[in-house]
Amino acid sequence: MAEALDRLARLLEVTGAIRFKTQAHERAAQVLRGLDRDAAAIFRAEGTKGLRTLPGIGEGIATKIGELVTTGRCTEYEKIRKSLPPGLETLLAVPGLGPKTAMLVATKLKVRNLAGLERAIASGKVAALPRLGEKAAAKILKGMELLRSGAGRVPLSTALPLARRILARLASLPGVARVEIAGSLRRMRETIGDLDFLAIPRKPADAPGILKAFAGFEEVRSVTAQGGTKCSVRLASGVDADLRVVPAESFGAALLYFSGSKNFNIRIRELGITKGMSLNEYGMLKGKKRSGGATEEEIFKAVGLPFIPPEIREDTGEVEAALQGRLPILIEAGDLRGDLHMHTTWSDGANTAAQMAAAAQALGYAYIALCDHSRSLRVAGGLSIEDLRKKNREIDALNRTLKGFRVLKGAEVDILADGTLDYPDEVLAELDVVVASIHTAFTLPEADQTRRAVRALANRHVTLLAHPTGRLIGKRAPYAINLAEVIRAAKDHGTCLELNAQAQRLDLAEGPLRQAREAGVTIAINTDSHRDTQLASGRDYGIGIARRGWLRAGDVLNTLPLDSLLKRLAR
Ligand code: DGT
Ligand code: CA
Ligand code: CA
Ligand code: ZN
Repeated sequence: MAEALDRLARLLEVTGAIRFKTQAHERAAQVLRGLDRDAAAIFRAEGTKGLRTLPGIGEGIATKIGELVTTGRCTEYEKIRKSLPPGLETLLAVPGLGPKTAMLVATKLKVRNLAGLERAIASGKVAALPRLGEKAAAKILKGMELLRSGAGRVPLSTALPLARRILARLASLPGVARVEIAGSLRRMRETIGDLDFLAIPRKPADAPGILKAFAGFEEVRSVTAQGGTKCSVRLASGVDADLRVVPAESFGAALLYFSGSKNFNIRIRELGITKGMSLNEYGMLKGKKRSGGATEEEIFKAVGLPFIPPEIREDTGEVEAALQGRLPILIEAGDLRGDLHMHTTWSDGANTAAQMAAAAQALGYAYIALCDHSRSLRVAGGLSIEDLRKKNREIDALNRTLKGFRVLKGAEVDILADGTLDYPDEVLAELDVVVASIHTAFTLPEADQTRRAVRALANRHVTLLAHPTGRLIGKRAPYAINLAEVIRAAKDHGTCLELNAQAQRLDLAEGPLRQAREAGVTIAINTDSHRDTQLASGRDYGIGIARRGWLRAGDVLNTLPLDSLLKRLAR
């Protein structure tokens, strides 16, 4: 459903529909992805009226969702599609290939697919198009690489809500005693190839019924394979999912095996062999005798290891660390005391300051920082100095009404191309939290981009550098920047780096996070929420990626209680 709305949004953009209409469809798609219920189910139960109670879904979009549910089609989408050159949609999926250029390539060069696009670039025809040139052609080629590297994988933010919905459905089947998510999603990778579920039946005779029920779930489009213990399906959203039903005595062995990673499994199996054990997805054998496998803990113990959290099972040093007893105690969601980067209706957020505070309190937080955009970022409603001060007074008034909770004054301040900031120092000094961001001049050479970020990190008012690489997963490659130097500068100046947990960003990614942690840099895990519901969903992604980056609670700024945080910010 969300995908259908996204596709329509993309076509609307090409036809030059008003920006607002395109954005409305994109926003609706995002809302649907974050739901813990299925939009189709809402429509069936309560009609368009039920859909319209969702944020961002009005009459028009609700009607389209209804049409999609009842007929499987969307007339508006099909009408626009027919009016466009064939293959245009494929081209639009290429990051860095905007609607105007896609149109030009499709009409002037008669390009219909990705292979054709690649040929047209190689022959120099794309570069020769009006207003394009070599640089633009190279950028499109890079976009094609990005598309290919993500082909067949979906972002964590698509996979997680979808998997939780299916998990809940499986858990509610009468024959199911227990069910868990396995695979890369349990490891919280930033993209997911397919979903993996493992279930224990209440009694062996329940297994066929569980598999059959799974194949019939409303999220399922088609069944790829079905056997006595396994069912593979393709979901309506295009994602594949596997369900395996295993007996309780094998569950730990199966969970370990199907959680992966593959390289990690190989290491564990090797360790088992040195202890005279053979290990597979059905259990552990000592000689011919079965010696357990009901829980993961049991297996780890048998091979001489402490429990290794799924998020770091990648064979990148965790087995050695575990053997030497220096496995980190990873951060958990409950360790976070607040969130230091979010937007409100003062700039491009959907909710007011009071609404964001209420959502954060519901999560058990003690503080938030409201960081709306700065003045030069006009497209995102950047605040003038005057408005920033007005907003600060609103925060003072809000704080007087709140108990045991503090709203901090902040701003997401643009780092200008030369590394100076978008507000003068005396204005920054009035804020509790200054989030410094690069939103422009992405194409600077690496040395300049690095110098720009380092200069911002050196400003004594700056709390943290936001989304340090600027990448958007599957959409925009990181800009050229020397992260080792950025990490060093953060360490030198005592400035923090951000793990921006917005679904598309997850920036810093796990690799650089681990480097930053090793260098002793403090990380802020922020959701950059533009809507109150994102505080919770972003927290899940942020914690998952932080754990993959080996972060402990002590490595993270926003695990500090309010008084310690304020002391640290005042430094
Ligand atoms: P994905 O789906 O590409 O995001 O990644 P995974 O890790 O979920 O991979 P998937 O779904 O193909 O398989 C689930 C787990 O099953 C995987 O993490 C490890 C285990 N597994 C699959 N194939 C093999 C294999 O050939 N050898 C070993 N040792 N384990 C395997
Ligand atoms: Ca998988
Ligand atoms: Ca799988
Ligand atoms: Zn932001």
